[in-house]
Amino acid sequence: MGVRIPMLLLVWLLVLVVLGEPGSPEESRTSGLKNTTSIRLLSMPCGHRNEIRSLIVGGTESVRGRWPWQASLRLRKSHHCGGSLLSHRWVLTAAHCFGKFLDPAKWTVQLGQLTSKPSLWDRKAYSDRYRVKDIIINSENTKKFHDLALLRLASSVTYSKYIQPICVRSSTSTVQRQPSCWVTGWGVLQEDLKPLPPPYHLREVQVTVLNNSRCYELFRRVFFHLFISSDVFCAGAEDGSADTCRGDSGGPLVCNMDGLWYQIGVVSWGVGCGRPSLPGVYTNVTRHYNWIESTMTLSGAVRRELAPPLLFLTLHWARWLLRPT
Ligand code: 4AZ
Repeated sequence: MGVRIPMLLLVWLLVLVVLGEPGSPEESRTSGLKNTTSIRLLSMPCGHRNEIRSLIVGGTESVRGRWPWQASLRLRKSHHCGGSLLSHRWVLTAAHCFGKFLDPAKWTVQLGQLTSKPSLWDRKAYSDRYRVKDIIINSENTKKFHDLALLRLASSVTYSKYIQPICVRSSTSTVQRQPSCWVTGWGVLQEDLKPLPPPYHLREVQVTVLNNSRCYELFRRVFFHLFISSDVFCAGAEDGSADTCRGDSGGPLVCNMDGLWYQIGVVSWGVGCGRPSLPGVYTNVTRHYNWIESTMTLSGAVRRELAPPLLFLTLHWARWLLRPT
């Protein structure tokens, strides 16, 4: 009799472990912003970093902790694409990064590191790698390709000075006119694939976000039929001095607004890299807020819905096991 209560508690704890941690930030999304009641955020807290002073084309080498949401998506252990941490369990990236490699077992996510190629002796770098449980490609519209994917990680990420989630908001309507926007990545330095030299440190570059009619005008000179929809936007520098390139794809374009960092874009494509008047094209993250939110919530909700019947079954099973003989 005396062992029953501890046994039941133990069994319930086991159920909790299997189902995932309750009260994770995915489940508590409230806007902490003042005067923005209609704007929702994916997870709180988010968008904080320690103020560290400090192709990607143009740009400079970064400092560890300046972009604590930056992820390196690794295909069979090598850097393949960028990504961004949205919460303890979710990473946002570009759908085109996966191609035919849709098996989550082939991928890992590295967080909190400045280098994309840590030395074999750097045990911390390897302990900050996470396995991928699910790859969810955006399929909101079957007629149109949205270059966006979410990765559900197999275990919960521990936040630190070097690992923090980025904010995503449901609207940018209250965004100030000229926020400071940056892209980060481990991509090649030039269009002719000049590789990132050792020690393979993350690079950052400040970019200007163009309005879509300007972007359409620029691309139309080269591709008459190209249409720039509001699902994407363009950014860079008109003289070609700031851009992203191969290997940066999937990475975040973030802006500082009122002291917090928000992701507004995912590196998607471009015509070459760093060409004057041909800016980079980014998936518009804010436009896809509902898809991101519902994907993150639904996966959590399934687990929560399963909890009561599983608890009932566990208790029933435990009662049967511990019945007096
Ligand atoms: C790429 O191949 C790529 N200049 C990413 C960004 C841009 C071009 C190419 C934009 O992943």
